[in-house]
Amino acid sequence: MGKTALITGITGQDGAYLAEFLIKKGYTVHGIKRRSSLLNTDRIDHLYQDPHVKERNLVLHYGDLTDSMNVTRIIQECRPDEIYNLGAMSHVKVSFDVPEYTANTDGIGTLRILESVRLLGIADHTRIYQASTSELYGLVREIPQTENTPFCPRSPYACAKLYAYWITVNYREAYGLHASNGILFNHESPVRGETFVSRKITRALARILLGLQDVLFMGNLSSRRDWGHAKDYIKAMYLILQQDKPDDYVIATGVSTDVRDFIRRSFAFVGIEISFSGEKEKETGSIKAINDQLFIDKVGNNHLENLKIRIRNNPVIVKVDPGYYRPTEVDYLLGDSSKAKEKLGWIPDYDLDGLISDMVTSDLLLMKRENYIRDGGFSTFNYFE
Ligand code: NDP
Ligand code: GDR
Repeated sequence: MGKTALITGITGQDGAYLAEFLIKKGYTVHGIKRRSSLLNTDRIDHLYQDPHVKERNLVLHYGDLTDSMNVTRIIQECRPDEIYNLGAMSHVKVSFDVPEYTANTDGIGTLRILESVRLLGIADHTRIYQASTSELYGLVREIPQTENTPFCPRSPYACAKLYAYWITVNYREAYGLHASNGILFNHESPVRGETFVSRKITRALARILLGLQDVLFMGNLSSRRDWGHAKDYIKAMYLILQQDKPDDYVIATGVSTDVRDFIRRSFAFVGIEISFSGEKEKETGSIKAINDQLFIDKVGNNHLENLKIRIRNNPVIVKVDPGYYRPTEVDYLLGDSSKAKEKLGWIPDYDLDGLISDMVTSDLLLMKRENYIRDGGFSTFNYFE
């Protein structure tokens, strides 16, 4: 018999990669999905099985982390060996708009899971992974950040996650639960939500090159993040739950890059040099040069001439819109995951350029599909992220 895992947030970026990874390892995976007015399972549809098939290795349950009875019932029904609590209102900027909901889902939601496992009397059987975050460090007290760096959260999201972090530690100490925190730094992928900065950049890049969009409007270009690939990070989650003893681990690449440089590197991947000038709200990014051969290799040659005409008229493709600024910002994140390397043997496969290559390649394909649809006379949507 393989193991059973329950993933909250299975429809999200990490949930989808983790579900696929665990199924390949022979797990039966249960996932909690929210009821929504539109289908929300795009990221896991390739794993989906007809619910009429008896022996399924992916089972979805309707649910919500704000509903205690629902959470308890699902845990009771599937009696998982491992719970990965990935469900969250995960957008930092949006958490300033919905602070109470964020606290309920991201903070108390974690308590609901821990308390359910305790009350159901399955603490000896069930291990719990809590999706903690580098946002806990906020106004950072030291660089790089380790498991011992004090927390200083700077958003309703981070405050909710702070509660979740400590209640996980508390249930471990008070009741002996096998409950661990992964303090994960930013991790991205081709299926990253479209409004996070990495994906916003790679989507806009593809749209600008194919003539579907003029300008990329950005917020704070100077904040620095330690960006990794979600495929590497879900492996760390798994490894954390395979340890005999529960513990907390920083998961990061150990390289910090600012948003401006993420943009530069993304465009450099397709042979375009971007240079930035001006300050604060007046800062802009312009196309300075194109490496024709690299552009043709990565994008194809039918868009090169149009792009050149566009640049002659106006080379500015990045502008700042202060509407994307946050009331309080996290300026500098850089993680030190020595403990995870030593104890878990966790080493990421992707560096930042590998991540960017994966994301840009995928978004170019996606936007080419949009172009075909438009060329065929059908309309597509414009999303303003
Ligand atoms: P996503 O935003 O892609 O996915 C979040 C998931 O949570 C979705 O499945 C979403 O459902 C679900 N969800 C939201 N609200 C609720 C709720 N009330 N009840 C049940 N489920 C809910 O996040 P990621 O995959 O990127 O992140 C996974 C976890 O890791 C999150 O907890 C996040 O805060 C944390 N984290 C992420 C990092 C990153 O860089 N990606 C870094 C550190 C921590 P739906 O699809 O219906 O919206
Ligand atoms: P973050 O990710 O807040 O670190 O949280 P996000 O990609 O949203 O922002 C990273 C940095 O980029 C700056 N930025 C912009 N951000 C967005 N979204 N849109 C913009 O236009 C823009 N311009 C500049 C931001 O100000 C910020 O400094 C992510 C989430 O996945 C959390 O759930 C997770 O816990 C942390 O990463 C680790």
